[in-house]
Amino acid sequence: MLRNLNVYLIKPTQYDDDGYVVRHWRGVLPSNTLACLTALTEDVIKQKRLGEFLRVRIHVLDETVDRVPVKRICRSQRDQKTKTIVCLVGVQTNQFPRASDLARVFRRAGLTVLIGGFHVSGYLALLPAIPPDIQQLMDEGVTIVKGEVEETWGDLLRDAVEGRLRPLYDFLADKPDLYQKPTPSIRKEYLRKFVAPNFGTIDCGRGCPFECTFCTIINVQGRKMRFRSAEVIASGIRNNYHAHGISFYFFTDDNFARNKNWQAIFDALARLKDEEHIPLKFMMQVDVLSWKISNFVDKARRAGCTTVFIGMESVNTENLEGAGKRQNHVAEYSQLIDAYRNAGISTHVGYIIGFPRDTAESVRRDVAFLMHDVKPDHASFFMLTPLPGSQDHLAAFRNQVWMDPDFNRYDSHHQVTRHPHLADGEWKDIYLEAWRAFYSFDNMKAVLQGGRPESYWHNFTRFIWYKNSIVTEGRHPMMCGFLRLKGRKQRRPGYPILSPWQYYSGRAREIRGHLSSMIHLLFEMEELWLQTRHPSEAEQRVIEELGKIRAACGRLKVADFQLAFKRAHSHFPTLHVPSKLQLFWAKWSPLLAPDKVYTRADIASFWDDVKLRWRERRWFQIPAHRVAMNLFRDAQLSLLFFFHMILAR
Ligand code: B12
Ligand code: SF4
Repeated sequence: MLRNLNVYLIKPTQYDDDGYVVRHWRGVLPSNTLACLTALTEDVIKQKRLGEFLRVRIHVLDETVDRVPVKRICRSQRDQKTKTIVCLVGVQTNQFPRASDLARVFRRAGLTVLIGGFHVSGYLALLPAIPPDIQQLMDEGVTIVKGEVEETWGDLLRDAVEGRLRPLYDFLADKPDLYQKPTPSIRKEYLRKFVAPNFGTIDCGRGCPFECTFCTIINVQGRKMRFRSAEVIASGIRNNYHAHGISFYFFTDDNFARNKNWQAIFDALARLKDEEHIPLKFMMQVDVLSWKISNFVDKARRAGCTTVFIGMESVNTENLEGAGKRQNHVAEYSQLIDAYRNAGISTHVGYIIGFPRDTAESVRRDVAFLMHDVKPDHASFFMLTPLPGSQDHLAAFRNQVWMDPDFNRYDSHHQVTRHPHLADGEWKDIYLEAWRAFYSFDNMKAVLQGGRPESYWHNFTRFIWYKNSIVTEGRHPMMCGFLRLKGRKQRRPGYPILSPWQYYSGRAREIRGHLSSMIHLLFEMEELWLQTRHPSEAEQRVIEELGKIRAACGRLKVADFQLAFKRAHSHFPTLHVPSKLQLFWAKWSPLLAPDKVYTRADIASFWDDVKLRWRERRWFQIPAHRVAMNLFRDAQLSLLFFFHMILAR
């Protein structure tokens, strides 16, 4: 008789372009689907749906931050009394190849394997017949689950325990009511693998009423909105705070503004803050019309919203119309951004590159318009991708348009179809150019200077994340973490396993490149901080007055400043004039005079000079004492920078 049941909930990752399994030392966003299925499994156990005597152990693994112990899992079904069920969870299209490879290994070891998530749900939702790759998995004994399982997870697990799982379960037509369903369950040990261990996720509702042709959500979760009860959400947040200290959330609803329960949810969250003193903050996804909903922005702020993610997608009206995104009105974009910014909420827009009407020139123009006229705090760029489950994919399938057969590349960071105006390669180039333009020093500086002081560090840390992903890791920020980890033997079937020498020498080169890019990034961000950190009140007022004087008198000369300062000193003898010694300290010892440093440009130019002399082999012309002193200065500045960043968090 069965005594022990191992339920492995595994969120698979993707392979990189060299076929290695993508894993990071620290992740950025924990998986909501994993947390949802953990909660549902815990509920099944609590309700004893699998019988009184079965000992069930849940193992939660996210392959983006965990090494999946494949051999150990294969050995875990060690006797007649123990059964292991492997659930490959929340599998998106780009993770489907990895999920399929894992599924096959586990099936060969005789384990029970299920795959669910958006890829299989979307793929099977619109296509007229079961595609061969899914059929093959089913023939190999893998169970495919299409749709959501809030109401059926107990039955499915019982079928698995009793060994009578069917090859395919289809719950797409019966969408579960979420109102009283358990909220995602987040485990402390899982959160430790993320940069911010106080970060949780909840989907407060599902579905979206709109009809964008590139979107899979409407064909999987539907256009009719479903939502959780405000009390259940508040109770989940309260428990997570007291048990694990979680106080920052990503509400993963695709469109929180169309959650019919938004008002009750915001009120409940505001009560948690005001009456129970839970320092709750969250970010959420909304549509471009959300700011017009009466009280929405204000209540969002009061409930603790710090960032909204807005599906802007394009600033080109023809693109928007072509994609069925008729609700987006470009003329109102800047009002939308201002409405949130005035409430102290940062704005992050999603922007798609590669709509059929895009050309390299139009993209450049549009991105400039986005930066200078719309002025969101952040932007994420995506290459238009026909994701299975979207109308775009169905249309391409019906018209037999070429689509890359490798689903591993369907991550909106790779080109997977042909474009009418952008040559192969050019599309990716212009997409990367958009990232670089938006996260250029000047634009980041403009955002930080134009934003409200309370959003400063929030915006700043996001810049570090996005720049690090795109520049250092070469990955999309939404699919990236910090410090890439790799395993020599963890490679996609069909790719050779390199000899240790080949692998480790290549890896050493790669790490050296990463480190150098990270150091560049550190200095760039340090400079950004020095140039934008908020001045003291007095300094701010002087700057404002100078602005007024310049407007009234035209050009201002340095001599005017010097004279004005001298005269002011004769009127106010207490006005502080720094001595030479103080100026010396301010320059060489930023730790002792932290407020006096506003740039590290002179240090940067010193290092450039050293590098040049080094390259030209003029080693004896490098002044050792100045190298030491500048190293000391740089170390102090970096320390100051980190100190401020940590204090702000
Ligand atoms: C949140 C989110 C993210 C977060 C993920 C982290 C997080 N905090 O969860 C972030 C921002 C990082 C992200 C990034 C990306 N995302 Co995303 N994301 C979402 C979003 C909005 C919500 C996911 C969620 O929590 N859903 C709620 C859960 C409960 O639903 P679910 O996953 O479908 O799971 C249910 C069922 O499918 C089923 N199920 C799932 N797994 C299993 C397994 C078994 C065995 C069983 C029985 C059942 C089962 O049961 C669950 C409960 O009912 C979805 C849209 C959506 N509405 O789901 C897009 C979505 C999943 N993302 C999508 C995409 C494309 C991406 C990116 C590739 C985009 C990019 N380049 O940035 C990356 C990929 C990142 C990665 N490595 O996974 C697409 C996927 C489409 C597809 N066919 O692949 C979606 C559907 C949005 C869209 N544009 O269409 N995403
Ligand atoms: S508004 Fe967003 S979630 Fe809704 S259909 Fe369009 S892309 Fe999908």
